[in-house]
Amino acid sequence: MSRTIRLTVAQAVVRFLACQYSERDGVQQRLIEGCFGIFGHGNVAGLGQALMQAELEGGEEALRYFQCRNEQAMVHTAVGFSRMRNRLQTLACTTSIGPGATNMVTGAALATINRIPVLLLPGDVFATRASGTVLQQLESPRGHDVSVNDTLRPVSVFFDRVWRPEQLTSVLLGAMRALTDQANTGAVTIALPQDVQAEAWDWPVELFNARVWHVARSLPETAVLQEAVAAIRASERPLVVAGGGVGYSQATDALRRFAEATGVPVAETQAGKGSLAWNHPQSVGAIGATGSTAANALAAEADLVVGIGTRWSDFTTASMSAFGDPRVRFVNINVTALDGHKLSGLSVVADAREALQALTTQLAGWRADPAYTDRATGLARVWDGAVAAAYDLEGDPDAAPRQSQVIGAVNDLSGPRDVVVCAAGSMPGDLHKMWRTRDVKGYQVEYGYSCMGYEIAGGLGVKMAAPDREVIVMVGDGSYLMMAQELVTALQEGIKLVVVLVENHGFASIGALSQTVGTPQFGTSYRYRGDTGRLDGDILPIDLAANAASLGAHVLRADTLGSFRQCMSQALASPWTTVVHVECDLATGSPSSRSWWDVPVAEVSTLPVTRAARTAYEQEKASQRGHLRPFA
Ligand SMILES: Cc1ncc(C[n+]2csc(CCOP(=O)(O)OP(=O)(O)O)c2C)c(N)n1
Ligand SMILES: [Mg+2]
Repeated sequence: MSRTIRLTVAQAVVRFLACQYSERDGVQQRLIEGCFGIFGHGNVAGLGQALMQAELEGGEEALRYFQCRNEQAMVHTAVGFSRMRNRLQTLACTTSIGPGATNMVTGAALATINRIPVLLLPGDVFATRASGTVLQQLESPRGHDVSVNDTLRPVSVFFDRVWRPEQLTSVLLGAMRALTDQANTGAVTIALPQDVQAEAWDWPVELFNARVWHVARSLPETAVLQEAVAAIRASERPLVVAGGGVGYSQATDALRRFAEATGVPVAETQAGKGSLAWNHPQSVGAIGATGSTAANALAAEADLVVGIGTRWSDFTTASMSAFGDPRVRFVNINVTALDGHKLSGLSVVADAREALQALTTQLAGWRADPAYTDRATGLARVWDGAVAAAYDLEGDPDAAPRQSQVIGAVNDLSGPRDVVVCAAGSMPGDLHKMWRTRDVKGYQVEYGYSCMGYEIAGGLGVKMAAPDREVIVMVGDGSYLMMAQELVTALQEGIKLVVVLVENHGFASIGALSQTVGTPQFGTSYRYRGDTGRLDGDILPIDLAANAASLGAHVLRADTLGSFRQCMSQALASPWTTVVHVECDLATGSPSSRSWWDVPVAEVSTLPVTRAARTAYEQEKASQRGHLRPFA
C-alpha cells in the first residue's frame, strides 16, 4: 500500500504546483512561480483556502499569491513573465466562476497565439448539481455539462475539467506536459468545479514529490538538414528572417555565429526583434509591413529565405507581398511543423539553436557573395540614417513632439539592458522600425494578438521576471483607457515601472489606417458629438495623467521634447512607478517601410473617398502572391 495524504482538491493543486520544475540544458527552475487570483464564490473556499493555508504554513516553498484588478490583466502579466523567462517558467491564474473566468478568454487567446505558456484555473459550476442553478451559471438547453468555461476551449492548447477528485492527477500531469511542450504551448486551462475544489481525497504522497519537466531541444533530421544546406549553398541572395523562436531557444549567439560565418544578412519579425544587436553589420532590421527599407529591399530580391522560429504572420510577409523573386524558396526552422510547412517551405522541425549550430558546421567554408553581404550592410546604414533623422526631426521646440522623437528619446535615455514593452496602436510598428535593440530581452512587444490593454499588465510580468532591469511600458491613450488598473498592482507589490503614456486623443493608428481604406478618421478620435450629430465636436477633456495619479503612480507631464527628456530622466532615476504623460503630434514622424498590409477596401461605395481608396488598394493587391511552388 502506498502512503497517502488527505487534502482537498484545491490543496492538492497548490501543493503540486509548488513542486514542479522545468529544466533545459541542465538548468532547473521552478515552473510555476506564483499564482495571481481574484476570488469569488467559485474559488475563495477552494483555491483561496488552499493558497492561504500554503502561505501560512509553507514559507518560501509555497505558491505565492498575488492580487490583481482584472482577470484578463493577470493572464497578460503571466504572459509578460513567461516571455521574459523564455517560456521556461510561468504563473498560474485563479478565478471565480462566470465573469471572472470569461474575463480570461482574451488573455488566453493572446497566450496561445504567441505560444506562451500560462496556467489558468477558472472555478466552475457544481459537479454534483446539488444546489440547482448557481449564481453566474449559464444554462444550456443542449446539455447540463456546458458552462461558460467552454469558451476557453478553442483558445487553450490544453483544456480539462475536474469533475471528480480521482481525475486530478491525470489532469495535472497533462497540464504540465502542455506548459513545457515548446512545439504546442499556450494557455493551459484546468476548470475546477467549486464543490470539487473543496472535496477531500487521499492522494498518493509521490504526487507531491519534486517533478522535473525536461524541455527538449529537438534535433533536425539529417536528410532534411542536408537539403537545407544544399539550398543555402546554391543560393545567391539568401536572407534570414529571425522570429520569436530564436530568443526562446536562447539561440542568439548561435545566430550571430551563423551570420558571421556565412555572410547572410538577418532581418527580424516583431517577436524576433533583438535576435541580433541593431548595429551588427549584418543586421538589416525589421521586416515586412512595419519593416526597414533594407530588409524589405532584400526580401524583394531574395532567392532563399531561411525563417527561424517565425509564424510568418501577415505583418512579416507584408500580406504575401514581401518576397518578389518568382523562384524564391523558404527553409523554415521551427519546433512546430505547423509553421515549418508555411510558404511551401522545407520544414526543418528542430530547436533553433540546434539547427543553427548544425547549419554553421555543415556550411563551413561557404559564404554568400561578399558583394551581396556588403550591399545588405549598406542598405542597413541607409535605414539607420532615416531612423536617426526621425529621432532628430527638426521643428518648433515648443510644439508637441512626434512619436518618432519620443521613441528616440526613450532609446537614448534608457540603458542597454532596459526593456521596452508595448502591444497595440501606432507604437508597435514604429518601435519595430525604429527601436535600436541592444539586448536580446530588451524588446518585449506583444504583436501576435496586439491586444490593447496588454501594456501595463504585461510590463508588470516582465518586471517580475527581471527585477534588475528598468521596464519601460509604452502605451497609447486608447490602450491605457482600456486597462490601466494594474498600476495599482505595481504599487501594491512595490514593483517599479516607467510608463510612457502617449496622448494623441484617440486611436491614431486606426485613424491613419482609415485614411488609406476610405473611411477617413471615422470613429477614431476622442471627440464630443458635434452639431452635425457626428463625433466631430471638440476634443474630450480627458485627463489621463490625473487618472494615473489617482491610481497611485507618480506622474510627470510633458508637452515638448525637451520637457519629455527631463521627465524621462527623472522617471528612470526614481524608485517609484512613474507615468510620463506626453502630448504627441498626430503625425508620428516615422519613416516609410515601403511595404503593404492587406486590409480590404469596400468594392462598391457611394463615397468618392472610398472609391479612390479601392483603386489604390487594387494596385497594391497586385503585388500579393501565393508561395505554392513545391520546395523540391
Ligand atoms: C482589444 C483591442 N481592441 C481593438 C484593437 C484594434 N486597434 C488596434 S490599435 C487601436 C487604437 C489604439 O489606440 P492608442 O492606444 O491610443 O494608440 P494610437 O493608435 O493612438 O497610437 C485599435 C482600436 C486592438 N488591437 N485591441
Ligand atoms: Mg492614441
